[in-house]
Amino acid sequence: MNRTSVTKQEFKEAIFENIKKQYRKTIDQATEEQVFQAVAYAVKEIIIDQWIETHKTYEEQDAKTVYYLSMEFLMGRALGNNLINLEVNTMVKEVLAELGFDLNAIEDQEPDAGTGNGGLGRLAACFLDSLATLEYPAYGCGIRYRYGIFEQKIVDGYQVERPDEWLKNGNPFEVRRSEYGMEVKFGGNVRVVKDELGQERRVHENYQSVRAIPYDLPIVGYDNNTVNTLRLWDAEAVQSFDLGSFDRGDYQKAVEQQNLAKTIVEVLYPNDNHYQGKELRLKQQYFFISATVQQVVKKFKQKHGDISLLPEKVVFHINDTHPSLTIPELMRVLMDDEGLAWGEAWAIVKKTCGYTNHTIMSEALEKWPIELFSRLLPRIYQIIEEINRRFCAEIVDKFGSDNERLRRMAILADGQVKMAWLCIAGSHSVNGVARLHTDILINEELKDFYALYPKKFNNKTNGITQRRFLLHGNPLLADWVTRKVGDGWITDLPQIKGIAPLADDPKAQKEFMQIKYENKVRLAQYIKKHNGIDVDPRSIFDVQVKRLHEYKRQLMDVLHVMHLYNELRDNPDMDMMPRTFIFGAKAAPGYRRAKLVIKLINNVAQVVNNDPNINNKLKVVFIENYRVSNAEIIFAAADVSEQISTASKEASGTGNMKFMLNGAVTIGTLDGANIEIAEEVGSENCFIFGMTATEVLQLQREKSYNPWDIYNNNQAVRRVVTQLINGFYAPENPELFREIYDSLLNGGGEPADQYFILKDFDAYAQAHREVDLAYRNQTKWARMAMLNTASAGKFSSDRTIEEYAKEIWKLEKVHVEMDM
Ligand code: OX2
Repeated sequence: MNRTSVTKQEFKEAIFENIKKQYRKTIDQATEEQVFQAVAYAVKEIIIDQWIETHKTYEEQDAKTVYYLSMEFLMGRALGNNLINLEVNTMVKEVLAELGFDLNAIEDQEPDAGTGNGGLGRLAACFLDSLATLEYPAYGCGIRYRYGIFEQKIVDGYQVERPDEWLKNGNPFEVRRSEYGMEVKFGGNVRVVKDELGQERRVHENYQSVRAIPYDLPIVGYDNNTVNTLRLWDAEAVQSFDLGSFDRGDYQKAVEQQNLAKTIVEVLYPNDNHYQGKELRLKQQYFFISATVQQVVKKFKQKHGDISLLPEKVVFHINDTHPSLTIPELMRVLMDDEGLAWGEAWAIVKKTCGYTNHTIMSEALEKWPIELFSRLLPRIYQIIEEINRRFCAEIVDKFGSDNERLRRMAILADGQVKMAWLCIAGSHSVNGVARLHTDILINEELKDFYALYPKKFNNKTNGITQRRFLLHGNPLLADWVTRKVGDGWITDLPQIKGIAPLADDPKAQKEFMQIKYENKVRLAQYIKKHNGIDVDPRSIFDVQVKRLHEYKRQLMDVLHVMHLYNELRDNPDMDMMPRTFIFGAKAAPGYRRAKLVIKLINNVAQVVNNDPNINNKLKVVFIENYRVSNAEIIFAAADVSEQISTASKEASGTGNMKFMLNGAVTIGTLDGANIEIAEEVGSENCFIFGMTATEVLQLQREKSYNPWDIYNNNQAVRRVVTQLINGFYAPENPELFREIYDSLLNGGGEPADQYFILKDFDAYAQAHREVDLAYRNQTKWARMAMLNTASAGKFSSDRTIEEYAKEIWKLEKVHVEMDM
């Protein structure tokens, strides 16, 4: 079967066959989950020919390929996206309807591939979609975690984590490719020996090893025959645990290697924007990097022989520092396996690697203790020592021997390996993810490095794929846009600008708002089903969904809800548009304060939602287990998008773009990509408030901020902050939220109110009053919402990927022809 030729009848028969072969059943006996599996396998059959053809074409054209290396790919569900990109969505929907099934219900059977934490992993997933759609040869390379990001349950208002058994029923789309297995070695020691010619050679001995086995997942381009590959590595024991190992006395080692293989890919570390420094995490990093680098070099050599040409055909992209071992591992392979001298090897490495920085949060910077690092990766450590020695010499060469500067910039310092510094030294390109973020890197965080290598630094503002977040997630709006301006926007998002003139057309406004309303009804049903709460789809849906982190200031959002509730209790007849505040957020399991904010939101919800005296003007909902699949429903239904991080802290944000595309209006700070969003849509079509990044950085330097001044002088602030400790939201345990109270006023280890929540509170409340006023005028609101959708063109990941491909990776497009 292939896309253009498959008929409804053939597809139907494929489903019947799959159900028969896999489950020994007929369709009327099959469960929805079994139908999902059968449909997925039938779709895979369509994909597979294109997949083979794509790789054949890449081989023939000997195309340069990007290897996007990432510890996280937050893919969400595959079926719906594949149907859309193969353009068989309607056909399959009809086939299923004829068989008595609803496509949406079948799609709901698929677990999310939750192999990522948040923005960083989802960005990688959007990039893969764009790379395939734009016909660039690309692999995503990562880890096939047995368990992805935990499943979040809310029990008595608290977050409880459950294991995410996403592979429980198998993954119909993956292909195991054991023939491409690679051995990865840990620990042991390195001995220098001389060969017959007197040449020094390094022998790695007494190590433990695992076998890395790739599982390939297809990444289907939109309507273009291209199918790229996401390669996720699984680990197996090198030697099977058999009686033979008893005889050789290797019993202990066999057991250890078995355990290593099992633990290494067991689970995704559930921290977003936070470095934990665990040995197993470093093992995971080296595991997938070593497997990838070895395999790419092996493949290259088979085809080209001459390794010096590697940078012409291969580019490794390092997604934050997690895959930074690419740099020393490629050095190791080039020198120890391929026999290159340092200089040649280093030139190749620098040309081949690019690095993206995703955060300036200091707690996210990876700094491995040398003791741990050198023990686990002895040869890699030796190489880093030499990289560092030469790097320091370069610094002295350029700036003279300035010890303070050397201490700041050295890759090895304070007993640690500074992974970001390693990436900057070993890459030809260093980029930030939004204009403000890149400016802060250049002028503040990385200014020493910018002085050394000004040409390496560049900006690539993030983007999102409109195929998933509009075409799939919001079919009503997608169809409407297509009716108005044609379907060009699907692969060329700036064309969506064509709806801008309709923003003043009353009929179009009505249609647009009706679609928003229907999407709100869909979300209200989801909330009813999952939370048991009734929300009014005519109220303003005000949404903050993202990982829970103090700098993202979910706390400011809920404090403001508490403030509105105080106002309503004082005056139940207060003139206010009914509002539903919707939250969704996972907190890292070890992040106590973040988990307490979740409890606070849920306690506030409990009190507010059950108060009959406020005339349903306020509702609060915490959506459990926020993830890609329910995000698609949430974005489509939002009126207001909360993007309220402390200015300078959110490198870019990408949820902000998904909301905008779906016609939600931003209330936000001038942070990350919000700045570019406001620029595109116009400041009159969003609600910007609060301190600027410059002001934040200045105030941080001055160390003069005292939140007590605000507490003492601002009645509204004092009231909500006091409610954290007077039992108002925790009658049984008035001390429950003391920690949050203290973080705002006293700080403790860190500065009090370090994210300037109280400082920005008034401006935030004022911006919300403006939202309320704007929403009353439905014509004005419709216009704003429509202009947000119309102005989202810049924020397609297609634009971002074109920039990476042209300016960093130097890739050429390769078109795949299918002969029918
Ligand atoms: C996130 C950043 O916090 C977010 O601002 C950005 O949009 C996203 O990456 C994609 O670039 N972990 N997660 C991030 O950075 C790190 C580190």
